Amino acid sequence: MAPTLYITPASPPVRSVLMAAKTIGLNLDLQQVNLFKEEHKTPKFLKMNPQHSLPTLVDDDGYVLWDSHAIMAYLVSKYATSDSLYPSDIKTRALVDQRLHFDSSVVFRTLTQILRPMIFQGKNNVDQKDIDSAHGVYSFVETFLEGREWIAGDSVTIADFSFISSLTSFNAAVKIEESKYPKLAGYLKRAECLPGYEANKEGLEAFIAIVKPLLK
Ligand SMILES: N[C@@H](CCC(=O)N[C@@H](CS)C(=O)NCC(=O)O)C(=O)O
Repeated sequence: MAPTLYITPASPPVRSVLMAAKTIGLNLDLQQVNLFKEEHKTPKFLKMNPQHSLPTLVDDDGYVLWDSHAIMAYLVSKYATSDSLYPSDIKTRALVDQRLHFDSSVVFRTLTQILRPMIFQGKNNVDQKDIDSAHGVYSFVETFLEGREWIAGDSVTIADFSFISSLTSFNAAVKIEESKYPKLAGYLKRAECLPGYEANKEGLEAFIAIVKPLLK
């Protein structure tokens, strides 16, 4: 039986897990949850995940896990045929972990700080403070890519799936200019050629369809 993943396609963290699953050839039973209808706050969903966040995974043995970063590490450790996406070498893995935490605590967090007031509170512009915080994130990523093709080294890891889904979404709100961030822009172009990228594409279009009309 395929593991079940509760999703909303536009969500960047959801898309990172979909990219990881596609890359390792793992079939998932996708269950759509409508956040606007508060389907993630039903007693049944809250019993499974009291944090009511998507993605949420239920493995074939009933094991429940949430947070995209934890889910990717788990799925790749359990189902991938090699450790390349989440290396077992301690120091290499530690750098991947640092990037995953950076996505959680800086990239995705900054993105939600900008977008939440727009999606849920009727704010209809990206103000100078938002633009400055986006550029703060882009500058960090530009530095991380110094001398590296991918975010944690010269091969793709699960941290790339987090950065790709978050940053392609970020780009819809605050444009990533190639002249200012050549490494970051080149990275996102390379990402489009990854075998798993298709899993980001459809949800990204849904994300853009939500965000674009909110901008003045
Ligand atoms: N750190 C979490 C963030 C998950 C998250 O915030 N997901 C959003 C959708 S993009 C969500 O479920 N929001 C509804 C809620 O938290 O109530 C992850 O990486 O999975």
